[in-house]
Amino acid sequence: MTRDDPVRLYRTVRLIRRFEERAVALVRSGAIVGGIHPYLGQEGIAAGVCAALRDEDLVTGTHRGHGHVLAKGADPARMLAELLGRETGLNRGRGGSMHAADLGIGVLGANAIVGAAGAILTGAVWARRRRGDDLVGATFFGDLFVWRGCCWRRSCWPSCGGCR
Ligand SMILES: Cc1ncc(C[n+]2csc(CCOP(=O)(O)OP(=O)(O)O)c2C)c(N)n1
Repeated sequence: MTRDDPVRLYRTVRLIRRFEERAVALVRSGAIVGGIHPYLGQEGIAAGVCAALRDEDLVTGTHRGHGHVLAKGADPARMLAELLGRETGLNRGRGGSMHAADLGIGVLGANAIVGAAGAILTGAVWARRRRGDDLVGATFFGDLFVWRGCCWRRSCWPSCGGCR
């Protein structure tokens, strides 16, 4: 860790906090249609994990995915445009809060299905490593994930040699 790293981490945490506060306000005002699942209070997790990743490394997120996408380096303005359903959004406004992705920086997407993100990440990393790419992946999950079978299956797969 260098002297600049804590400042960079703090900036990421603050960016996510400000983004989420704005997003919640936009939902309350009706500008964002439907709902969102905010990442408030968990900002440090995404900031810390993504700080250890390289651009080519892969990330999958949960239904609280905004923080994961931003921490990996997505443009906040394009992310906000995505939540607003605009053509200028990360996914042309088609993905919205729950399916925001930025493939160019390894963000395979937020995911509405509890537990799906871990399984998707395992498959994606496995496929890329089989092609010879030197990368790692990180997924995020909430407490409920550990109650789903795919949590343990995707954990066993790499340890059985699947991702080597
Ligand atoms: C397979 C599946 N079951 C149920 C749901 C409905 N659901 C959406 S969020 C959620 C709670 C998730 O809890 P947790 O993973 O602990 O995250 P938290 O929302 O508490 O941060 C549930 C049950 C779902 N999306 N997918």
